[in-house]
Amino acid sequence: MYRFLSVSLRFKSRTFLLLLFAGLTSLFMTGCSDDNRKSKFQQARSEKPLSIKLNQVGYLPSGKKHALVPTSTSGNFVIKRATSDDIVYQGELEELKVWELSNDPYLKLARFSDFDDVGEFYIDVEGVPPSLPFSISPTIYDDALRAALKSYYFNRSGMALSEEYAGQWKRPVGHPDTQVNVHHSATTSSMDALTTLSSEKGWYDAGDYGKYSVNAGIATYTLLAAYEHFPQYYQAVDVAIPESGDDVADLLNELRWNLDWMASMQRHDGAVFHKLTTLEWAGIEMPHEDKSQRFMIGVSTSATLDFAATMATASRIYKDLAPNIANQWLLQAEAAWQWAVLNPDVRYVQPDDVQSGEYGDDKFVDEFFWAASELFIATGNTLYLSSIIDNEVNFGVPGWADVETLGLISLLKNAQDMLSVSEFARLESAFIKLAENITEQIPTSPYLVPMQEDDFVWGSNSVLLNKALILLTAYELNGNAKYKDAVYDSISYIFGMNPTGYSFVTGYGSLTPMSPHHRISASDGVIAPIPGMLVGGPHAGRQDECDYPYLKPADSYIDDWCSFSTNEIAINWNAPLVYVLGAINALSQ
Ligand code: 9MR
Repeated sequence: MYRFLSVSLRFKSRTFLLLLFAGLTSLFMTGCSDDNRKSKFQQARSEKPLSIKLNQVGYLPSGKKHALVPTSTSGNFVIKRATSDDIVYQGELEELKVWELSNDPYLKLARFSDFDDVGEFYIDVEGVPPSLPFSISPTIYDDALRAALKSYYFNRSGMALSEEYAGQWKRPVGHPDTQVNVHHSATTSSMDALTTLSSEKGWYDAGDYGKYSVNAGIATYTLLAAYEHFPQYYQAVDVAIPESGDDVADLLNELRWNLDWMASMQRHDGAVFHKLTTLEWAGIEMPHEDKSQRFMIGVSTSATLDFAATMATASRIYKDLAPNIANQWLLQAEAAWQWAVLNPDVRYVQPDDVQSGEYGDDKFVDEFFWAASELFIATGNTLYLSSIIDNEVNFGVPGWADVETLGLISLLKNAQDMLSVSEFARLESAFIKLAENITEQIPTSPYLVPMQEDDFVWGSNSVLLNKALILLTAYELNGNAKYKDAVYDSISYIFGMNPTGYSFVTGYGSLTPMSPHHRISASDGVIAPIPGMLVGGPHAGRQDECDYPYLKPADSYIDDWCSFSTNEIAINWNAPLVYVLGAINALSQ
């Protein structure tokens, strides 16, 4: 923690200098219309929007529909058609308890799930400003799903983005990573620090330009799972990337960009490099402007097992599409497993000369469970089975440091015929217990989301979406509609029905992040950030030491470049957004 804080402070002072520079530059460039940088560095919003909170993207006709109204006096609400102001629905507001995690006062709930007219509407309540407009449509999340998926294309490392596919966000190639040095933390007797390796392609992890094996693991797996669970749906999802138009689903085309990179992160002895980054954080600059030397830094048990799990998963999904490469990935996954068995407790320790993200972990029982699960499914080898059965894991909500439930999902979806009846039943009941726990949390929040105090951490929005992923998987497994029904309000929360009033996905909603902590969006000279990116979301950690006007966990968010702890974007956060939107689209078709 101390180490991260000192890193943040160094980062912050560097950022401050850059902001000062940007500010001074803008003073001298007043009137220069193409200098959009200054508009990216807005001050934090200080007013709390006391508005009706609803899903700014909209609702599916068959989905649950709710809104929160800041009123202590009114008892009724009406829905009006946006084009004519005609009243098309009316209902009573329900009293809600104040949430201790937020300072939003006077909350009442408008329920209108049975209103399923297609069109554009707004909510009107006496004494309160009319709501933002919202739509109801059976295709309401189609664009958002495509944008969330396409954001990976926009975060590709080592590729020039042409206007044809990237529009106003076109950019030159950066970070080719054809000559990456091996940092002293990752050398071996046959690979010294003078060695250069090629490790091309991959997605940038987040707002920085690093590529991190641990986080790539869960992000890539989550997207692979989206395809594996809904292959027919994704076969028809075209996101206009250079590979579009071949016979392969664009989701798999996009994943291939990262899988090819991941495959290059394995050292000759089977270990996997923890990350590929520069030693210091890049400035606010475009990829092609960042010329600093990049390094393979550290190896770790977590990176190696996450790699084993992800590559084994990929090998089964690409088996028919690309048999040779799939077979190669599986061999690599097995080599990684073997290294981890011999090196079961290699933690990543951040070297003194390195600033980039840590993704440090000190317990590996979950990574062993996950890798064993995927390797068992891919090979049928009972050696892995004993590692699954003997492994005492508690199944929780997935996150980059907690991956056991990813293995559980794969087993439940793929291994019923490979496991004994009793073992499968044990795993299934553990999963349903987790889904039940999540469901039981929902009524504790007036926003109807399973978010508790502990969930408001760095990347809280992804905690919610990973819970939604669990619920949707529970629904896929046993068809109990209550799990699917519980997810609509989480989608609404992400798109604006939350205490901040922000829709947390860039470009989707009426009030959306304009200054995400994303280097490309902050330095490309385009006012709108790249669309389809989920920001981390509120929590009370304030690790970035920015100025937060609201301090309660669910309120503490600012749309400012400064806020890397609430307003950054990351591939592991966007992945459950893709999963959830794709699943809800596929399940309501
Ligand atoms: O998502 C990570 C979060 O769980 C940690 O608390 C935080 C501090 O260690 O780091 C987050 O990951 C960042 C990574 O280290 C570097 N790239 C940006 C990631 C998102 O902020």
